[in-house]
Amino acid sequence: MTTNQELKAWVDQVVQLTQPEHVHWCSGSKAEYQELADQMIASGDFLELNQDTHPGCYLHRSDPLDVARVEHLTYICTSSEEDAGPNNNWMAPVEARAKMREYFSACMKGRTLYVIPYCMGPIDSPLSRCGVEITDSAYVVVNMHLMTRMGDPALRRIEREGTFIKGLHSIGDLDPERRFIMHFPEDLEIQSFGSGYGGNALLGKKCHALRIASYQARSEGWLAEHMLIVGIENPAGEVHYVAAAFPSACGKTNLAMLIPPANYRGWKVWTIGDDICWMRVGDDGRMWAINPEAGLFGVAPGTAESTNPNALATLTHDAIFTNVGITSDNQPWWEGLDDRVPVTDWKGNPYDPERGPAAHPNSRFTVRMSQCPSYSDQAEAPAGVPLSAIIFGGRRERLVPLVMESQSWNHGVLYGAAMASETTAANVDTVGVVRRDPMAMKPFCGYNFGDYWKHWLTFSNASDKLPKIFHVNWFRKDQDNKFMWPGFGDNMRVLEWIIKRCTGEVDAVETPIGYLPRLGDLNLDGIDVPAETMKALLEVDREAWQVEISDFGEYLDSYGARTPAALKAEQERVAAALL
Ligand code: OXD
Ligand code: MN
Repeated sequence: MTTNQELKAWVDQVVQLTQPEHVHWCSGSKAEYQELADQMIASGDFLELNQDTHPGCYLHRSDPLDVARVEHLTYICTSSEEDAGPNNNWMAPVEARAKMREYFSACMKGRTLYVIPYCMGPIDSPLSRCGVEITDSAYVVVNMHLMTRMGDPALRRIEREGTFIKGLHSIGDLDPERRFIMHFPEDLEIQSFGSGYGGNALLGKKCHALRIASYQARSEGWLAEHMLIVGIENPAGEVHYVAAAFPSACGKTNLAMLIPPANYRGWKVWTIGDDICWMRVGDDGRMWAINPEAGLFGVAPGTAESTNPNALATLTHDAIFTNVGITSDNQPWWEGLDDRVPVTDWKGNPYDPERGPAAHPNSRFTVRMSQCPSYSDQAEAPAGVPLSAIIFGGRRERLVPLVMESQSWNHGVLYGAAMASETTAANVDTVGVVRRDPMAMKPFCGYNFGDYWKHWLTFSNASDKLPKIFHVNWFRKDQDNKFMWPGFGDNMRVLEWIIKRCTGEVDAVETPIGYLPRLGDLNLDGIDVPAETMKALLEVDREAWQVEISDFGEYLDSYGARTPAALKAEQERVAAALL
């Protein structure tokens, strides 16, 4: 149990409300993990995968109606609706609490209530923040084991600091009609009911580390972002750290574990995080970043030897697979992995390609980050790592060039705010529609985007050592609907240019939308991208950009008085430069 009176009182109160049969305080030990995994095997919640090829690996099949985040059921419950902003669903806190109270009432009868103290970030880092998740799902507990630093060490930190975020979760009866993910940022509280799926249920991830943390970060002067973090080592042995924001399922995990092309001798990419980055300006004026998570919750389909060999190497043992297919010898399988034919699909039915894919498009793997061959020795550094660059990127078939560099911090904030991307299977909505996704935070910002951009802009005068801001697009397509850039490991070529811009080693072409590479400055040795394609990838179509920037201006206006004047001025400056 605990010496923290607030925690004790809260757990007592939740026990009274939810009426579980047992209460289990999680220690975070390996034995606890194994005991839960064994219980789940016995109950059928886990299927043991082939223990010769995949020791310690399990398959979980979720309810077929519970396979993705549910943005339409996710709410920010601030006292004032305007503080949540047009970017969020809003419900008055009193109404939301009353609704959730009804749902949670006696919902854990006959179940075990687990108390999970956890720490987001290295356990000794001043940038880290703690929370406690209460859940009735053993699947959530084992995932939190892999995804966070949880159990006794986290509880000790909570007792020392006296503060923690309260997250209450129940799978309820998994009824999509009785499902809500509520956030109370003013009270640092989360309540999630009716879903057992990742982002809805592992409350340390999107709910805490992005929605609540972004709110907290504004008042405390830091940033909580939907970004991967990597270290890029050059042949001289210097490591430059980069954070990059992409919308869900746009390849953050692949980029975070990139293996440079064969001709990049002496270059190496080190993985720190694949999804979330917390950053703060340090005493030296540089931006220092940590990954609040300890594990990967990655999208399985498309992960292959050719796209992400490091992820495959990470997944050979002690991993949880959710909603993938299986082969005849019980190995996990998903579309794009290889040319074997699976025998069972993600619902547990015999695989029949006529009836859909073997793995759900949003099927996932959960695994500790430290198993990754490219895991950085700085991932646990309490101070974090100093960033040289911040990269924004979207999935855009047209218009947006392969890479561009902003002319100033504020221009970089415009790059982030103007991000748009084609939607993916990470949410339950329609897939493939272009939507605005500022900083890749549309589903994750815990407050009004207008205030959020203002917060970003406050850093512009914070120091002269801030990271440079870039925008990339790996997803351009030609008339035949084929990708124009090879992507994956070859994205290293763009990263090299970015690092060289940071160190002042290469010049660039100045255009109205930013600095673009001179054609000869991207290393294309070993790839076969025709000269016209390269030219198209680095072209600025002024007329199309005028439309884009003017659309973005209208979007900014939809935030009314909360739109920061400096961002509007930046949009008008770029619009004028394009005339
Ligand atoms: C994720 C997401 O799970 O962004 O990381 O959906
Ligand atoms: Mn994500």
